[in-house]
Amino acid sequence: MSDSRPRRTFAVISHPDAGKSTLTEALALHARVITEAGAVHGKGGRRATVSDWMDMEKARGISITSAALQFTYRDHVVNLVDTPGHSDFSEDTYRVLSAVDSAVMLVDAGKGLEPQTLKLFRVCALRGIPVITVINKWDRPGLSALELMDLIEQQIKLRPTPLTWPVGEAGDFRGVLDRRTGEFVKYTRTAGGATRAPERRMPASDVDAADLPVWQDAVEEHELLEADGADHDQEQFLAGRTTPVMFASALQNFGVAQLLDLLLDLAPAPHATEGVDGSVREPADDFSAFVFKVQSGMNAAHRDRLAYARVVSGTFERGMVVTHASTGRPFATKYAQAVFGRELSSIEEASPGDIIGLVNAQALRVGDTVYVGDAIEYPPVPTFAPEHFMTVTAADVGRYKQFRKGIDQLDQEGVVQVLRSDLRGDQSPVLAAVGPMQFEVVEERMENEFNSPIRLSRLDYQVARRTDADGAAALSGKRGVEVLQRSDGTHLALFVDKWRADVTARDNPDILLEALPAGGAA
Ligand SMILES: Nc1nc2c(ncn2[C@@H]2O[C@H](COP(=O)(O)OP(=O)(O)OP(=O)(O)O)[C@@H](O)[C@H]2O)c(=O)[nH]1
Ligand SMILES: [Mg+2]
Repeated sequence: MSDSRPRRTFAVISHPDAGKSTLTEALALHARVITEAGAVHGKGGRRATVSDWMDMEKARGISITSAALQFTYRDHVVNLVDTPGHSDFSEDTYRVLSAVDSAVMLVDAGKGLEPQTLKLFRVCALRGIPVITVINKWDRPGLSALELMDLIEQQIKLRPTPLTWPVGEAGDFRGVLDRRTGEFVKYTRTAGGATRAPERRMPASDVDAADLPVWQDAVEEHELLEADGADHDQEQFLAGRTTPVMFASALQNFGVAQLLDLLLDLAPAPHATEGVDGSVREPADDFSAFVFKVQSGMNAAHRDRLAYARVVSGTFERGMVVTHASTGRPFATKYAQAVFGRELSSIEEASPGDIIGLVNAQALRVGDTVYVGDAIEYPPVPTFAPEHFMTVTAADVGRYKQFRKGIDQLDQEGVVQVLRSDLRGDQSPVLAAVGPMQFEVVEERMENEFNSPIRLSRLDYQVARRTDADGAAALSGKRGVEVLQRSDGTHLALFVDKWRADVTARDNPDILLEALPAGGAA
């Protein structure tokens, strides 16, 4: 007996600090308030959001790791993943993008498009993920709405098709013109009840005198957009040629209800997915799922290791025995959870689009496929070229066991890449990162979660190229290069700089030295 409610599975992405976690929280709270009235208390003065549960995230006010939330709204099941905006954590964001059907891209009205925004848009385009754009922080002074539309069109080459248009410039947010109905959705500041959508709909004829001048500006601009053909077209949106745009203030909860409705109405439902061998699974086929994230440390009371799997096809039933594609071994799914930030609740079944947490599924790694029936394996998630390298040792040699366990776990989560060589031995592996903040996360978690403080020591390498066992042998002893092996088996040749890497490649055309996809801020 499967749950036939429709699903929406999407990620919230953007450059750092645009308000992703704030919006995520507002969306989930709004849905919960509507669905189970009274079940959730107002936000009050609480600083941290549901998705920023990690100590380090609370302390710094930034997201460091992605977080999944599942809730129901209007008889839909919504799976939402909040992602970190900082480019040092972009591998995590990219892993999430391999598991969702659409993305909500936030743009800070005050900052416009930043390099990270452009990169994320490109990734969505490459993966064919339709993008809904939310211009956030309209309660604060910023660029003009038309200016922002121009930026999106010129820099992202995606046609913006606004569904709402702001009434009042950035910093004077009176509400929005709903371009589909012509109504004024007036923004009403409510004290307290932060979880209620603070909005009132009215026909144009009811706009009061105080709002009339800015309303008329909005109407004029709306007509300009109309004349320009900048109206929503579902087919163009799903094909990744246009992006519907909305204006919001996540912090004030304005635009949140509109966005949720929009997601249900326009965002794509789970669809067929292609495996590496070209075979395709339709949502109605046998069960299959894809692991896009592994996380521990969500609950200090007990060791937890959660593998996040996105159900691609079929119905998942707790306890079902599935095949683990990378090993071919059977795998029993005893403990399955629905996830809401760090809160888990047992589930009996799940449908395509759902994100489920499999507890203590030690065998599962990021990128793994599990399935029943005919074999299927989904494409692996990308890893980026690391540009920062450190050796790591246990500060207290008496805690070597904890040290090893912690490094292994963080390696599996992809917090950093862990590289080893016979020469360096297991006592001091090399950590490789896309950005330096990853090392800070390792330090903090090793000390507080695994009780094994560490020492890091910088290595003088800047460039990694992929090689193979033959390449490793041929390069051994050469100056300015060292070959190490990543835990997934990949051989990485580390060079002091790009010049050395290029010269080595030129002088040794028979050695495999392949550039890796650039991550980070590049
Ligand atoms: N004025 C205003 N501030 C906002 C709004 N949305 C978020 N903020 C504030 O912006 C800051 C960053 O918000 P977050 O939600 O943590 O941003 P984020 O995009 O999740 O940041 P990272 O995950 O670190 O990339 C916080 O101080 C929020 O209170 C908004 O609509 N208006
Ligand atoms: Mg965040």
